[in-house]
Amino acid sequence: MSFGRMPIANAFLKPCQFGDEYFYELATASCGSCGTFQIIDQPDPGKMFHEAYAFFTRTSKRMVAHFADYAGWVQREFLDAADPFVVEIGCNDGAMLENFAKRGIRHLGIEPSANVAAEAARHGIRTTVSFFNSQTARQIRAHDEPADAIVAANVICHIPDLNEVARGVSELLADRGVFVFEEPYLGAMIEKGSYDQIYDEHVFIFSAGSVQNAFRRHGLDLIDVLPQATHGGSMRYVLAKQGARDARPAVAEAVAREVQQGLGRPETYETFRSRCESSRDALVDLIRKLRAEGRRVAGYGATSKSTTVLNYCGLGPQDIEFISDTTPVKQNKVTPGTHIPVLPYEAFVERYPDYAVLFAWNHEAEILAKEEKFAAAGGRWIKFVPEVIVT
Ligand code: DWN
Repeated sequence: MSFGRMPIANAFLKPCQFGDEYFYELATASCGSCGTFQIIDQPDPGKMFHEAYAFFTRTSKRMVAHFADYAGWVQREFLDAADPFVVEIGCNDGAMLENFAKRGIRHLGIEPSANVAAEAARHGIRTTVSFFNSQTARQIRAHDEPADAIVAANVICHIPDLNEVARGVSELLADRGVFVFEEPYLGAMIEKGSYDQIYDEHVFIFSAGSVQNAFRRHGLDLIDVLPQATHGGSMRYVLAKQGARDARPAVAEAVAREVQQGLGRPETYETFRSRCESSRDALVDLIRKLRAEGRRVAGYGATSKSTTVLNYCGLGPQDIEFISDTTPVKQNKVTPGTHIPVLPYEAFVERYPDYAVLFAWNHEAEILAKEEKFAAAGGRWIKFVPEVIVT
C-alpha cells in the first residue's frame, strides 16, 4: 500500500527551508514468511534523529507515569542481581531511566539525538549520544559489563537494521538478562485502522509472531508479551537468551490470536487499505464541509502521526488554520509537507476554534480531562480513529 509522497514526520520547518524539504514514498509491505510489516523506502536515520529531534517523552504526564510503572515492573520481575546494570536503547529525555537512577541502579542511556540526550543528562541520567548496534554493544560491555536488563520503548521499530539490534542485544545481555521493549502493536493498528502509526520513524510495526521470528535467529527467545494501552495499543515484548528462561503461555496465546486475526493473510491488508482510503475520504469531506460553512478548524497535537494523516489526506492551511502543540521546538514552524502553522498551546486557549482535530488521539483521556472548557465553550472534537466522528 502506498500513502504517497511523504516528508520526514518530525521535520517541522520554517518557510526559508521549503526548498530543502525532503520527500520519499511512504509505502508498506508485509512478509508472507516471517510476518514482518514494514515500510519499504526507508529514509536515512540521520535525517530523523539528530541534534534537533522534535519529540520529547515528557510532553505527556501519563506517559511519564507509564514509564515509572514500566521501570518498577522490570525491577520487580527481573533485577534480582546484587548490583544490577540497566541499559536503555533510545532513552530520549530520560523519562524511563530516571526511575532506575532514583533508586541508585546503575544505568546507561544510548540516544542518537543530542538535544533529547542533553535533557536526559540534565535529569541526572548517564547518557551516550550514539545509535545502538553491535559495535556500541561491544564498547559498553568492555567499558561497563553485561546488562541485566536492556529496555526500550517506542524505539526498536525505529531501527532499520533489526539484525544489528539483535546482534547488539545478544552481545550485551548477561546470561540471565532480559531484553524488554514495547512498541505500537500491529494487531491494534489493523483492528483500529490507525494508519497514522505508519511513518518514516516506524520502519516496522511489530507483532508477537514477527518479533519471535526476527530474534530467534540470533539466539533470543520471546518469553513474554504484555498488551499495553499506550500509543493507541502497544505490546511489551520480553526476550532472553535461548534456554535461559521459560516462555510464559501468553506468547503462544498471542501468536495464535494473530493467526486468527489474519495478520499473515494478504486479504487482511487489502481490507486495511480500503479502510484507510475510506477514513481519508471521510475526514477530508468532513473538514471541507465545515470550512465551506465558515467554521474554524484547528488541530490538537502536532504529532509525528499527523504528518501521515495530513499528507495522505492532502489537508493544508486552507483546511486547518493551525495546530496547537506544547513542544517548544515545534512551535512557530509549519508542519512537514503540508505547511500548517504550529502554534503554542496558548493560541488554542486564547481563541478556541469551532472544531479541533485530535491528532494526539493516543492521549485522549489526558487531553479531554484538561480541555473541559473547550467543550463547555461549544468546541467540538474531530476524531478519526477508529472512525471519523465529531463529539
Ligand atoms: O514512537 C514515537 C512516539 C512514542 O512518539 C516517536 N516515533 C515519535 C512520537 O510520536 P508522536 O509524535 O506521534 O507522539 P505523541 O506522543 O502522540 O505526540 C503528542 C504530541 O502532542 C507532542 O508533540 C506533544 C503534544 N501534546 C500537546 O500539545 N498537548 C501532547 C499532550 C499530551 C498535550 O496535552
